[in-house]
Amino acid sequence: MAAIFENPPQSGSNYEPLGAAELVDHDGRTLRLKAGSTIVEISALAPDLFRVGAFPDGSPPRYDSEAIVKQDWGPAEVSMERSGGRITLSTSAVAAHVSLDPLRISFVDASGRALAADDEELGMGFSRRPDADVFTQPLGPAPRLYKRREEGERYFGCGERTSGLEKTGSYQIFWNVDPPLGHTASFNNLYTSIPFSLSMTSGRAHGLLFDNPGRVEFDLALEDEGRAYYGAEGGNLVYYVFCGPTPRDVLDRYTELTGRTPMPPLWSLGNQQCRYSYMDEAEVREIARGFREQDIPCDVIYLDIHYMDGYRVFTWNDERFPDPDKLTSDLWEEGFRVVTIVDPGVKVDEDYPVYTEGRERDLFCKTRENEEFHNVVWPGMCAFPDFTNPETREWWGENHRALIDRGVAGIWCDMNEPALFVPHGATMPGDAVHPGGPDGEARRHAQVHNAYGSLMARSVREGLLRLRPNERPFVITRAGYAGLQRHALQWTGDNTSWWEHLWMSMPQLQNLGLSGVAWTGVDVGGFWGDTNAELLARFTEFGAFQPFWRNHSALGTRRQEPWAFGEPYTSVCRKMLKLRQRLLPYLYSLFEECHRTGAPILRPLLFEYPEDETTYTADDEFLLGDALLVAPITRPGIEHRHVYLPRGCWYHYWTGERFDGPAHILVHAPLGEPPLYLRANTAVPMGPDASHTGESVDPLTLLLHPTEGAGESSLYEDAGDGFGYEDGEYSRRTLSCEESAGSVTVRVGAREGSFVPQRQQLRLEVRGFGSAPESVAANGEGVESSYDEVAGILALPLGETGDAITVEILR
Ligand code: MIG
Repeated sequence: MAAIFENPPQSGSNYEPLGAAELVDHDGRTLRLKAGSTIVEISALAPDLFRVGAFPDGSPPRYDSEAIVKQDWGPAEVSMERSGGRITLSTSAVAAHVSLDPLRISFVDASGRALAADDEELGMGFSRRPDADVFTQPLGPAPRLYKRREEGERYFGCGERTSGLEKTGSYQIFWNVDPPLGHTASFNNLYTSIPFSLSMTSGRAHGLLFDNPGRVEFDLALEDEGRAYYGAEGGNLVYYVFCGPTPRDVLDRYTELTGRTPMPPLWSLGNQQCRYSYMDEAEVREIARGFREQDIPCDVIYLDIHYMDGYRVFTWNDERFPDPDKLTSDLWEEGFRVVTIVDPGVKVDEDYPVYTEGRERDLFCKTRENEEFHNVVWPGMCAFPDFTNPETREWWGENHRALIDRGVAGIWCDMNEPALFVPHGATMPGDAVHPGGPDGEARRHAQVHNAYGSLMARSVREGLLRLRPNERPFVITRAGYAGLQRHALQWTGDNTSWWEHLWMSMPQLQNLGLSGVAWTGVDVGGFWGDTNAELLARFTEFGAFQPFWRNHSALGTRRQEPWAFGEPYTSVCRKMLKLRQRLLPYLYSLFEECHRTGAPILRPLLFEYPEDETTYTADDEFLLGDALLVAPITRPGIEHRHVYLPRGCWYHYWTGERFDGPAHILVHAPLGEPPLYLRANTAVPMGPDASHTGESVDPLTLLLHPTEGAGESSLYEDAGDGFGYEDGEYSRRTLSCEESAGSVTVRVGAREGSFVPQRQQLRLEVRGFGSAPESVAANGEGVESSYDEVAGILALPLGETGDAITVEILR
C-alpha cells in the first residue's frame, strides 16, 4: 500500500503562493478574483462569518461538503470599497481587506482587532508535485494557507486530540485512524478529524475551519512561532473564518454552518453499561439484575460484536441470543434499553443477503482496478459500503430494521475510520474508489477519507428516523468529520485504564466541545488493560459529569462494573451515579442550550471566562454548563489538589464552604467527594433519586446558593423524546436569584411553551444559611418552610402551576 503523502508543513517544496490578482466580478456578498489560472472567491456569509475558496487551473468553485449544512445565508448587508490595490468587503462587524498584488486577505473587526490575516510572505496557494503518481494524481495540487499569528494568539480546538487543552506550538494531523492497541499522549490523529482551530487573542476569540475531508495538517506556530499553517494533500482550498469575538459567538456560528447537536432522548443521558462483550443473554440479564440489586441507576446495556452471527452485521447469534425480542422487552420492563454495535465491514459470503444485495446493487467501495475492495475485519474478508452514495446510505439505514424490530433502542457505529486488519491498524488505501458520489462522480478514498465515519453515522440516523419517525435517534460514532455532531454523539474510542487517560479525558472532551461536538464521552474505567478499584472510583467521579456516560472495557480485562471491587468503591460509584441521575434536569437543559446555540455542555473555563488567561491552561478541571465547576482527582493515592476558581463566588458542593475567585486553592478530596463547586446565585435543577430515567419525576428541586449579587439560569423540559418540542411542546422557565442587604429574591419565571410536566412538586433548596431565616414569603404570602440547622439548608415547596413565583427570604 502506498504511504500517505508527506506534506512538509512550512518549508515545503514546489510551493507557490498566489501572486497578483484582479477583480473579475462581485455581487452583494462575494468578490471573485483571478490570480493566474486560480479563481479566488471571498464571501461574507454573515456579519461575523467569511468564506474563502481558491480553485486552481480553472476548476469551478464548489463548496458542497459533508461538513456544511447551511449553504444559503439569505440576504447580506455587505459593502464593497476599492482603493488602489486594495478592496474591502465590510459587514456591520468585520471588514475583509484584500490586497491585490500579491493577493493577501486579512480581517479586522469593529474594535480594530486583526484576525486570520494572511502571512505576508507565504499567503495561500498550491504546491505541485512533479512526482505525482497514480495515487496522488487525482488529488491535484496541494492547497496551503499561511496565517499570521497575532501577538499573544493561542490555539485550541482541533477536535479529538490527545495531550493538553492548548494547541499552540503543535503540529496537528487530521486523518482518521484506529490506533492499534490504544494510544498515548504522543499520538497525533485519532478516530475523528475536525480541521477547526479556535484562537484566543487577549480574551477575544476567532475560529478557522479548513474544509477538506482528505488528509489535512495544521502547524499552529510550531515551526515558526509567527505563523500558522493549514494545508491538505489535495482537493479544495476552502476555509471559513468565524470572527467571534467570544468563544460562544464562534461556536454559535460554527454550529449554524456545520449543524447542531440534535435533542437526545432523555434516557440516553442516564448511566450506561458496556463491555466487550456481554457474551450471552444470561450474562446481560445478570448485569441488569446487578444494577437493580446494587441500587445503582442504569438506563442502557450494550451488546458488543458477539451478539452477531459470525460478526455479520444485522444478524443475531441464535445460540447466545436465542430470543432478542423477549430479552429487550424484559429489560424494558426493568427500565433498561439495549444498544447494539454495528460495524461497516460486510462479510463476503454468498449465503448472506446483506452482502449479495450490496454487491448486486453495486453499493460497495472498489479498487482502482474496479473490483470490489476487500479487507479483513472481525467477520473475515469483508466489503465496505460506499457511504458517499445516497443509495448506499438509504439501504444501510433500512437494514437496521433487523435490530430495531427486535427492540433495540440505539446504534453504536464502530470501526468506521474505516479500520482494517491487514496490515494491522490500516485504513482503506487512498486509491480505493467510492464510485457513487451524489453527483455521479467517483472519488478516491484519499479525497473523502475523513468523511467516511460521518457518512455512516448519517445513514444510521436517517435510517432510524425513517424506521421510527416519532423517536429521537440514538447513534454513537467513533469516526467522523466536522459536522458529525448533527448525526451522532462521539465517544473517544479505546483509551486505556491509566491515570493519564483519566486526566486526558478532560482536554479531549473540552477540545471536542470547542469544535462543535458537545455530546461526547470517554470509556469510564478505561478500555484496554486492567483497571483497579481506586482508578474506577476516581474515573466514575469524573465520568458522572460527561455529556455521555458509559463504563466500557475490553475483552479479557478485569471486570469493571461499578460494584466489581466491593466497598468502599461500590458506594463511591453508587453515590456518583446517583448524583448524575439527579443532575439530569440540569444536564437536559444544557443539551437544549447546546441544540439551540452550539454551546458545549462540558466546557473549558475559557468558554465562560475568555478574558481570564489563567483559564487557557486549565485542562484538569472543567465546567458543566456555567453553574458547576468540576476538578477531578486524577492521580493515585492523592486526596488533595489545586483548583483554579475563576472570578465570582463559588461554594464547595459537599461542605458548603465559600470561595471568592479568582483564586488558586488547595482542596481536600477524599474518595467519594470529588472537588465540585456550585456558582453562587445560579439555580441547578435536580430530579429525585431514581434507578433509571423513566422511574420518578417528583420532586424537582432547585438547588441554590445565594450571595450578594445576582445570577440567572434556566430550566428546560419536554416529553424527553419525539419531536413535539418543535411545535412548542416544551417548557422553559428562567430561574434568577438576587441578594442584597440580607434579602434574597428568587424568581421562577412563568412557563414558556405548552408542555406541562407530569410532576406535582417543585421545591426550592437554598443553602448557606447560618441561622433560620427571619421570614419567607412566596408571591407575597407566608409559606411553610423547613430549616435544617446542621446543614444550614432552607427548603420550601413551590406550587407547580407554571405561573411565575417570586420568593422573598430575609436572612
Ligand atoms: O477492534 O467491538 O473501540 O469499544 O468494544 C476492536 C469491539 C473493535 C473497538 C471499539 C471498542 C469495541 C471493540 N472495537
